[in-house]
Amino acid sequence: MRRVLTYGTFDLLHWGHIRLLKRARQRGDYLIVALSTEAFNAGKGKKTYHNYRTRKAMLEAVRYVDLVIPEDSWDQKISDVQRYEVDVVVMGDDWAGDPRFEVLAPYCELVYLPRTGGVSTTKIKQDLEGSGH
Ligand code: C2G
Repeated sequence: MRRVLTYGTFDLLHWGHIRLLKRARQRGDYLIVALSTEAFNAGKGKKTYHNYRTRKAMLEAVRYVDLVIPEDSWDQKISDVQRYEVDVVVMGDDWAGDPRFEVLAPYCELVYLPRTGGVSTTKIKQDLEGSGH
């Protein structure tokens, strides 16, 4: 059983998120998503539209996701990899080379996948504001 782990906020779940989750799941047999809590997002300067409970429920409805756990600190990744016996951590390539992920190299494989162009939570919000909704 090859276990995959990814991290994120996944607010206003969109096609870019789904494609990431699909490709991450294809790297193994079981996908764990460590989902940023509101407190952790505040630290990232992010205010989410949906709260953690809603974002978790939406991710649990995605066929590629097997387990959702909270991400509430930058320093939990090594213990997450050990606790959940993770074989590979997959992230979008905006994180490629980031020391907060490269620190995992001795513990598991690291894969950075190309982001999906043209879509982001920020763009969705901006487009909706622009259309007066
Ligand atoms: N993503 C993507 N394509 C997009 C948008 C996002 O592939 N158009 C990927 C990101 O690269 C990330 C995942 O989808 O791997 C989740 O994106 P966010 O919710 O924006 O996650 P982020 O804020 O980058 O949080 O500890 C790490 C952080 O929690 C990651």
